[in-house]
Amino acid sequence: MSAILHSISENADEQELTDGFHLVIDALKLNGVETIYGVPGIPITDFGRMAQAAGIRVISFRHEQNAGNAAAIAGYLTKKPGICLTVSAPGFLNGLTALANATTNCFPMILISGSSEREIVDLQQGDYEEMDQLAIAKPLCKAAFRVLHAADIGIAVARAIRAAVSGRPGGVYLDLPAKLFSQTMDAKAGEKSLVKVIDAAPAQIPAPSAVKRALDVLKSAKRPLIIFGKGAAYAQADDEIRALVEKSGIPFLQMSMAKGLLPDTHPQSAGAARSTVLKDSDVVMLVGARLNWLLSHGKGKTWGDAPKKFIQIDIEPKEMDSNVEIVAPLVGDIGSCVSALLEGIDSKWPAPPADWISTVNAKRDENIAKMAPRLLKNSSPMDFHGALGALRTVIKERPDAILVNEGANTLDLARGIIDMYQPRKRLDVGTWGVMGIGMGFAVAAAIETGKPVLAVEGDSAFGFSGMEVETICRYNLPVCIVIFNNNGIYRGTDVNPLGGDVATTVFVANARYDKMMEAFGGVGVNVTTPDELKRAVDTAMDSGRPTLINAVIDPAAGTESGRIGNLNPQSVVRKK
Ligand code: ADP
Ligand code: TPW
Ligand code: MG
Repeated sequence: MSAILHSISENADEQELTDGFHLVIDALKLNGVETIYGVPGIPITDFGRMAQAAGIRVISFRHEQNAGNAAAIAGYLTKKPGICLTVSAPGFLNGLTALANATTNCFPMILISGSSEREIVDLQQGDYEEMDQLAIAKPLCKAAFRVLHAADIGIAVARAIRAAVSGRPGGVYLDLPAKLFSQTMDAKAGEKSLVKVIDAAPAQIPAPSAVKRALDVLKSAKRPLIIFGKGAAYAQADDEIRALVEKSGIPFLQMSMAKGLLPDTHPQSAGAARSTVLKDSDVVMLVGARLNWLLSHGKGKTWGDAPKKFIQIDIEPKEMDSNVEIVAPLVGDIGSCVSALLEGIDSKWPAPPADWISTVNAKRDENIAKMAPRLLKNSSPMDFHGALGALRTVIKERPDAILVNEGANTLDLARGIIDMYQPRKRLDVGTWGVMGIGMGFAVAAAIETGKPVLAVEGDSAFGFSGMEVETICRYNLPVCIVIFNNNGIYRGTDVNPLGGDVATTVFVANARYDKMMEAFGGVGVNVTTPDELKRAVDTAMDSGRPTLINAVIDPAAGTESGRIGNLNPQSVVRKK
């Protein structure tokens, strides 16, 4: 009896084991994952610790939504899925908003959440943090997978990566029940079970007939326009896109996060003549931009009465005809599509009619000249234009800095005023106009690119992720936050007609957000003029120290909902 036992235990000594913890970490490392953004707790505390010990950078946040936003924008900046790690039920739900937002914006990310015991969850017997997370995640992301066996971890991670980045990028959920982490298996078999994803986002080449159709329509245009969206910035086909613009001679618009793909100061940029080109163009080529609410669905007053033909380049075939007829759909990845178009745009390509170009340029120059004096106003308290005029100069002098931007007036006016000069340098609220992306985006932008970050935040917008200033200080990131402090949402001047509580859009008057940064060892500065603001930002960016600048803005300067007041229903039968 004892002899038999002895021989079994000897064999056990010889067999090297691995477990779920190691297999997930090895699978991520094998696929080039360098950073995980998350919040620790049961059942993934040891996982985060072990990932860190294995050389993955693990950035711990104060709230999962911010970690999720960080992962999402890391995906956008790198074309590799950003990884967010959370605990079960509440942590998972906190991360889910970011996953849904990533999917909506076509950012590749993977939300990995620990979960409770399947047997107990499925019988609803009240496990610790019980929730059927897989079912809840499914409608909110591109794909959702659960792993029950350690031997399947390799395949699951590979599928998650491929689902996130191939075709139209988006969010993927990976559910890892607590038991999986400590499940053991033979180490050699485990190693063999891992999958290194080959060609995760394969090129999608457009059909030659579709390319010819698009070129024919473009060539027939009398008043052509190209619109670039964030899909074009994401594609990292920067040289091809520049060649397309410059060889065709066509004026272009850049959607918010596409700004800087070509410099906003490029001679063909029609950014400052937006209403004119939307209304008067006859052929519009969309490149990685959807005809959603941000482009008034391609119809109505914004687009004028004249008949218009749309060409659309997108990797997602279902995007075509989503709002209006697309006469020349070009389905494929933007790099391949633009390269194919370039083959047809040779020295014989006709320049766009001179009267169209001069109309666009005249309108643009007129609008720029109209705006110029407002940007120079050095008043105290500041208005938005004066303060943004200073920040505009900052980005002009530091074009490689990354600009993060959220708020209402703070967002809409910054978008129009601050010119961008390089691709993927402007990160903002995206397709949903969601508040709360600020600090998550700022952290990931600093970590993924190593460049200085300038986060221009409405005081309300900042509040959604403000606690992450501790995270920024803890990792000593080169992030300079500027709070446009107008005492509230849109304005700080609303009055509750009944007295008592302050109005719903109003915050504590004269708050000092700069003190928050000082609490964690960062630099806090309070400024009241554009000159002071410019000096404070320059100092912050020269030093690379975490800095928060409280910029005092006239509480009466803003307008309701910024530039999208038209979407804001207001009662017409309100009692006086
Ligand atoms: P914006 O808000 O800037 O107008 P959208 O998010 O509405 O941009 O549109 C981005 C579009 O780009 C999506 O329809 C998406 O499918 C597409 N897209 C993303 N990556 C690629 C790519 N590599 N090639 C082609 N299309 C892409
Ligand atoms: C998740 C609604 C849109 S803009 C905004 C809110 C609350 C804040 C505007 O005030 P802020 O900017 O940031 O001070 P400013 O310069 O005009 O004063 N919840 C979510 N997303 C959105 N979009 C809202 C609420 C909203
Ligand atoms: Mg405000």
